[in-house]
Amino acid sequence: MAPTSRAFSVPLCVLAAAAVTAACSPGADTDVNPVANEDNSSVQEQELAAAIGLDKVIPSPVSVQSKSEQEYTLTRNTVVYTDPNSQDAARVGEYLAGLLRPATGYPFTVRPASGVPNSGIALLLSGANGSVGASGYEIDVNGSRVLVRAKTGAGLFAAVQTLRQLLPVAIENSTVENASWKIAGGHILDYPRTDYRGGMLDVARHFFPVSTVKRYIDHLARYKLNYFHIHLADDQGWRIQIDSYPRLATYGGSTQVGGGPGGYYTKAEYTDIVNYAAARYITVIPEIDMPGHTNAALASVPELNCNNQAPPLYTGTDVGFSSFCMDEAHRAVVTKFIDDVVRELAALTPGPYIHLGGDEAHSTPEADYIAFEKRVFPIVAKYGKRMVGWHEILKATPDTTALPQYWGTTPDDANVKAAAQRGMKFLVSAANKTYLDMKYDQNTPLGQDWAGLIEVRDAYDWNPTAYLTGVSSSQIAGFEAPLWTETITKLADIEYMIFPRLPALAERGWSPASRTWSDFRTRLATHSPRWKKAKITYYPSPQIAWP
Ligand code: NAG
Repeated sequence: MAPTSRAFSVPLCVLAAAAVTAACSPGADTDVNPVANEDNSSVQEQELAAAIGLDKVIPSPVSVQSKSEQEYTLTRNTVVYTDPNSQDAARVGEYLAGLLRPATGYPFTVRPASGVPNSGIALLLSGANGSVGASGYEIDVNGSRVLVRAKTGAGLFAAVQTLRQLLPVAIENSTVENASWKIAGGHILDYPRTDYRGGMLDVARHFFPVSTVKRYIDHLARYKLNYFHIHLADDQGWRIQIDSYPRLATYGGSTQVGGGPGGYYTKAEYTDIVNYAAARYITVIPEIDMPGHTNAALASVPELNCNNQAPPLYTGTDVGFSSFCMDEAHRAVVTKFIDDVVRELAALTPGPYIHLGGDEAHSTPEADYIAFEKRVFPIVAKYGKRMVGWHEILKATPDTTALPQYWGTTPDDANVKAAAQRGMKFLVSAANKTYLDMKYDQNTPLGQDWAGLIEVRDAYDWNPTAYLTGVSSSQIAGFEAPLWTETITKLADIEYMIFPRLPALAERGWSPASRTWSDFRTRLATHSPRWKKAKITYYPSPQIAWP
């Protein structure tokens, strides 16, 4: 279990509040990697226009057959045909055309297919091999057409992410006249190994604008993740408008770690994020952490405190000191608060889950904590949602509709085993494998190291479905990679911490378990020219032979 407060090795910058931006960010004097950020002009644009082998895709598809003599070439006349009976297919077709138009300059008309087209790119919801299931797909590329078949919009969308990687790197952002846009020939059959592949962003410790959140969602989509967990409230900030308690956002959202101005999402902005994710077949899970990690709420709503006095806003990085009042006199007011918040949040949440935290309630006696969680579970159910919580909620024996998120580093856990006996499913967020805020090595200028250093290989070389002792692989819903942001202040920081560990974790969650590190590291290397073109900052790990 994580300690209450821990020694940060580099984040001196976090403690010296005023210096946060200057000292902690790549791009300042501790520049993490100025080169990786830039478009490498020594690599010729034409080189970037080469077709990419089918064996370079991340996450690695279930089965790939290359037919090198069968390249398909995009032209000014290429049409995107979509299943005539499906709005989803039409939407994915428009999304694909939107990816292809900027770099090529071609129009890419999107229109309903009649039958199985023998030219262009076709996205069909019929005829897919049964094994692709609800989220998989087949792609067949020959000299005259690209045929994509799936059973759902999610499957077509996953196929489009694969196609995107098969296109020349220049597709990301090209200025080349008359580039040739070839897709290598062959056949791919693919489907995910786990149902839940998630990424989390902590917008409470540092607030990020909608545009940054959308770019984070795009990165998840690129590597076929399908859940976005957004950590909306913590000691340092409350980031979502709640009409029943306006001060939560206007006051509780008015600062962040280091004392900067913070911010919050209006309901309209938040809905924009949810819709943006949904268009990418990503389900948003909002989290309001409680009963600990609640200083911003306690500062905004005095009656949540036992003495009815609001504490000051908090801009440090300690964890585990705050708690909603647990005494009986405050029970009604605290329960009503949670009910109001969950009701408003559920109304903004089309997905099935609401996350109510539950971690590190160090200042709450265990009996109070258990009684509290038992009051909270039915509130989530009342608004038609399923509860996700950090695995400490298992102390309160939630029913099997809840989804505990294991974030420890000692997988042999009595509460986990007991819950497994009751048939619960789990999310695995092992802090020593999936925590994207952990440093890569001692020299990483951002992040923490309390759960260890996580190099790319550490993020890759493990098996999420065999991680928890006493839990069968069928009880693992999947993995989620959290990015906590005590030391992360801007988009380049976010990208530096997630690239390339996010692709590594994504492959673990999606691809057959037999895929090996030695193969992955070779494929991963081929993705960096693409990231450069897309202006994605990344960590140039010495474990990878980058081009
Ligand atoms: C954990 C805390 C989190 C913090 C993170 C930093 C969980 C569930 N809780 O102690 O608030 O930001 O470490 O790595 O992770």
